[in-house]
Amino acid sequence: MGKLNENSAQPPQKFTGIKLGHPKSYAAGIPAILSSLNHIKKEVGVVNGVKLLNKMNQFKGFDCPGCAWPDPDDKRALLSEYCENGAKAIAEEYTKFKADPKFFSENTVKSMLGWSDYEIGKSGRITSPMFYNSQSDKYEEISWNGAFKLIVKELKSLDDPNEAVFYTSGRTSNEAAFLYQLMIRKFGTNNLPDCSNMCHESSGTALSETLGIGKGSVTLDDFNHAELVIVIGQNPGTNHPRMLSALRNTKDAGGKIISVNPLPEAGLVSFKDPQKPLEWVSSGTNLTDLYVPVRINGDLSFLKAVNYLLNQKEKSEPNSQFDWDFINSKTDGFEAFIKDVNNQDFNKLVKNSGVEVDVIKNAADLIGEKKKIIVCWAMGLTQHKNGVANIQEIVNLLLLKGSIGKKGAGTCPVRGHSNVQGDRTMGIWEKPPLSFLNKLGSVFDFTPPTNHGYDVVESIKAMYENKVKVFFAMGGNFLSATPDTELTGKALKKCNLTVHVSTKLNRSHLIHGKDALILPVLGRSEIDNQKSGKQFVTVENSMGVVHSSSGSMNPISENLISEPELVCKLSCFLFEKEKDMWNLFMNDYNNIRDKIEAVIPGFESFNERVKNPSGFYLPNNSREGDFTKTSTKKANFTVHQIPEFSLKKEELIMMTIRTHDQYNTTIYGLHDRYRGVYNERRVIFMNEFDMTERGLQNLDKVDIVGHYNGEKRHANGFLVVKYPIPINCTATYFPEANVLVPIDSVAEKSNTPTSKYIVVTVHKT
Ligand SMILES: Nc1nc2c(c(=O)[nH]1)N[C@H]1C(S)=C(S)[C@@H](COP(=O)(O)OP(=O)(O)OC[C@H]3O[C@@H](n4cnc5c(=O)[nH]c(N)nc54)[C@H](O)[C@@H]3O)O[C@H]1N2
Ligand SMILES: Nc1nc2c(c(=O)[nH]1)N[C@H]1C(S)=C(S)[C@@H](COP(=O)(O)OP(=O)(O)OC[C@H]3O[C@@H](n4cnc5c(=O)[nH]c(N)nc54)[C@H](O)[C@@H]3O)O[C@H]1N2
Ligand SMILES: [Mo]
Repeated sequence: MGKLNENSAQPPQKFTGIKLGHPKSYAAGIPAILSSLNHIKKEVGVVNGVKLLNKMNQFKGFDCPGCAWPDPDDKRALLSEYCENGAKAIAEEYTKFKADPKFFSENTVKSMLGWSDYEIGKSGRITSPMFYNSQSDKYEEISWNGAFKLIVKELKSLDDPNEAVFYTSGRTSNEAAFLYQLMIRKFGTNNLPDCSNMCHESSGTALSETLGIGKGSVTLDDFNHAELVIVIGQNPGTNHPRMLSALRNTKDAGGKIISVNPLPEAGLVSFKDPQKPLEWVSSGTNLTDLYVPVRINGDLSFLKAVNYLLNQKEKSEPNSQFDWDFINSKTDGFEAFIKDVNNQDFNKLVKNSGVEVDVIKNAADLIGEKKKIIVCWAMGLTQHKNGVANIQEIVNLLLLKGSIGKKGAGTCPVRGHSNVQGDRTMGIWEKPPLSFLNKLGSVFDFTPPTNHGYDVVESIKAMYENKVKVFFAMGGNFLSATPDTELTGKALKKCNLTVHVSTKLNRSHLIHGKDALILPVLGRSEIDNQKSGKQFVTVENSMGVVHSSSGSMNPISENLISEPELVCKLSCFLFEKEKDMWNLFMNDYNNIRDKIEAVIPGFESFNERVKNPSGFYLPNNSREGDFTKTSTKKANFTVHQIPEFSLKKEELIMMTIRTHDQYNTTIYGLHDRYRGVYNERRVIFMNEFDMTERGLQNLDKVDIVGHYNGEKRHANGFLVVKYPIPINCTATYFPEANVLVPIDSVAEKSNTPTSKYIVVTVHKT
């Protein structure tokens, strides 16, 4: 048992027995296969494991609950379209271990608070609806109807519908998400925060303003035609392993890859395809041609320095770098942009990027030659104060090169949760466009609320200020995923009721409101039977392809219901006069899809088109090179100030990142194999120089103090690990370090917590 502070919402501070190895020089290969099999065997067993892997990401199978990377449109690989982390995700979901009523009767909430997130997760799948009994400090079984009645009683007792908040994580299907937002808006609020607020919100905001759509423009096939792919602020080897096959295809077709990252991530160095046994014994495909070891949040300066060099060369060799036809016909704001480029102090850009000038010149040379460029990014760019600016600077670069709206080129924000993009398309958004609300209102004959609701950060503050009394979560782990853990913990505890629709136990269930419910649902892999027979649901991947997903395994408990069923049953209690409509939806999900078609553009003949096993593409104006949806009716160049770095003596910048053995707050295991760290999560990666300056040695124990506007936050008990990370930069793992992310430290415009930029000092204990 670790050190337990009952008033703390943080995971306990305990060490698990660290072992250090060498960072790996390639991703996947045999170790990935062994690791997959190991997890499957331990959690699921061999027989069911084989059944699961055979159905995952196959036509007529279920969509991997791992990441949102797309499947090939045409063929699916013989050895199935899964990867190490997909195998782990499914092992975690279809585990044979169960957190059943007996489990809850044996463990008080207080005792479980002393468990690590790894231990909490390993207790298994929740099998029955549970209600918190404050007398015994235990969760006890409750009937489904009992649970629904309690929720409705609380909701109806509110003075204002805006006193309730409805969170969504990104695994929820389109059907469930559509019904969920309909129920919430009928109830009368737009308080629909979602995980996207902490994830790609900066991308959505940046791209909507500049290109007229908040989604990426590329398709998987574009990787076969790109001359250059830039992977910036993203770790695909761990978080989107199947993307490595796409990068390999780029290389095979003669394209180049630049990776921009403070860490030399293994997956970006070299790749051994787990589906090509011959590669297991070779040295793999080298992926990165140029590695740019940018300092944390040095990207905007780096990108500006590249744009500066391209402009210099264009001036000396006209028509050699820029695509003037594109700039002249398709864009707006070029003059202001180029004036700003001309005014830049190149040396300052170089210094702020943290990159050697020669590396920047090499990057500009590589980019300058190419006409078909894809830029891929993820959390390394979005979770910064200037997250929106980062992405708009990428757009500037692509516009200069005319690299949007043609084959082999474009924007590729790589989404996280497997249906986070679809949920937004379905209306899970605290700031829904009026056009959507009007359509929703006319199809369902009601007047949806039009005022903006709370996003994640605003929800926490509103709960803390007693403005919100009911917190309802469709999936996710709000407490651990959000910033400022101690504050968020206090905020959740102030609620009258917290409700979690979940598959597995997590820390959010333990830091709860006065009343608390856990409602267990079917996972992706499980069969969903309703009155009209076996149902399927649909999801949208990172590239805007909508396709079906249908479970193939028997549910792990008879007491589970599906997410759409849950929303329908709850709505029958909430809107008693509308039972018929909700029952129609519940009995046959085709009825839900018909309404999605009626409300949301791009879903024409939904039920018909979704029969195509590889699904269909949603309309995407920027893919077509049509930018008329922006305010200027053109693709917009934008001008951004570079962030100033002003660290005080002893201060360092810290980013919070994922290990190779976790899915967000779900901890699969305690290893970070690619970075050579085994059996420990409480580590802080530091540069050797910074360590020496502070008299620190490898594996010294330290406490970390966060500094923000004169406020201090504490995360105690971490082990120092020497690592090739730029000077002044450090890294810790999410969610252990979330306590250090200040609630007020957010990205401009998108309000995304700055989880990749936290100012800290480290103190030897
Ligand atoms: N197995 C697995 N798969 C996942 C997830 C998971 O937890 N586990 N999570 C899913 C989700 S929800 C998401 S959003 C994605 C996340 O996918 P990623 O964004 O790849 O995840 P992070 O671990 O946050 O990694 C961020 C990367 O950005 C780098 N980075 C940090 N700061 C900076 C910076 O300032 N500049 C640059 N250039 N790089 C920086 C880090 O070194 C790291 O390589 O993955 C999805 N897929
Ligand atoms: N410091 C820091 N914080 C971060 C990040 C970071 O990089 N650094 N990343 C942010 C990002 S990108 C994201 S997306 C968020 C993630 O935030 P969330 O989406 O809230 O968190 P997850 O850990 O993915 O949620 C895991 C829980 O979801 C439930 N679950 C799993 N599958 C299902 C299902 O099919 N249905 C239902 N109903 N429940 C299910 C399980 O109970 C599990 O415990 O975290 C953010 N927080
Ligand atoms: Mo995410």
